[in-house]
Amino acid sequence: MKITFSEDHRNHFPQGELSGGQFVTPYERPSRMEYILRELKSRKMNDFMAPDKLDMRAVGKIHDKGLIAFLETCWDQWVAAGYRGEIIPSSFPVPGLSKRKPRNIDGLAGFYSIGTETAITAGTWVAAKSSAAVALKAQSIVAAGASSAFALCRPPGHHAHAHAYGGYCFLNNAAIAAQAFRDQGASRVAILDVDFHHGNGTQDIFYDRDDVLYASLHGAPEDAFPYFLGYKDEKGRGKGEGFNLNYPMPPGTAYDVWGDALKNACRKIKSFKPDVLVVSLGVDTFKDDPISFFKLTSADFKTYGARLAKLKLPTLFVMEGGYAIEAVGINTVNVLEGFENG
Ligand code: Q9C
Ligand code: ZN
Repeated sequence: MKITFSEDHRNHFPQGELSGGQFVTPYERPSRMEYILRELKSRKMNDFMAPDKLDMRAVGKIHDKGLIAFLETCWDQWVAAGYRGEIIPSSFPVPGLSKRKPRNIDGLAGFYSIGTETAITAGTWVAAKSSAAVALKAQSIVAAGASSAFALCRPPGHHAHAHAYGGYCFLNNAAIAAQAFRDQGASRVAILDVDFHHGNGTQDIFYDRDDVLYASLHGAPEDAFPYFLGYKDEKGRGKGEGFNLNYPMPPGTAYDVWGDALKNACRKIKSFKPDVLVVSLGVDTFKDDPISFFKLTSADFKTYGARLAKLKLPTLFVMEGGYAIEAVGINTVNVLEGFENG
């Protein structure tokens, strides 16, 4: 399996994440990539490729011009305003307030984000663009006929909406890649999101569409971030109705239940008859993940990788979350190895 990767992800490393009212070292940190790279190499998965320069037209098919301009210019505006820390929004246009766009950069950050956990620094935009470029490079490899490819991208993407960043995500890499498949001739694309968190951004982006199926297994929104999306009764809208599938699960969920949900999702994906499968691959379903509550073991990741292979679809794996730093490499590569041997 070809793997795409860029060191440019290192440009995004905020000092702080606002978590439980404290500033902690962000869970989503550069070293995550080191653990995955080390594990790939130790299992002789060495077929790496660098991305091309990011095609901003592909990004523009998914993201709003205003969000792109914000991400591109926010750091300079923040510094010009005299702020000394990293960009952390503090005010949000919740229902009842106006939806008009403020001029002030502090207000703009709230306008374009879903929360306060995801700090922006000087290098964030460079890293976010490299992450999307890594996803698009792997997409092009699958579009050219490879049976699979792995986009080892960071920062992750599935919480990013057309109009908003957050949840450690800036550009929705999986959505950008799915749209690229469509634009290059695929009639139907399925996105299977196995990250612990619901991919609110991906769901919202494709909610009205019947050409991209979104299926997600995740911590139930009553109990888990992103809290405000991911319920089972969210099934799509208009002609998109029936093309959004949520499998929310409670704290303590282990593979017996999670694997059944996967089986069900795979059946639905199969009957959708997609030309290609995009897997939003987060490994924060692991039992020791510090911010999640599922109980998958490292062996379970290999099992479900093999299950995914049974779909016999060209498959693009796009890296998302996973924060049990020591195990992130093992669990990620277990999925890929399970898939290759499955
Ligand atoms: N401070 C992804 O896995 N909530 N994003 C963190 C701990 C945000 C996760 C709570 C979690 C975002 C891609
Ligand atoms: Zn996650």
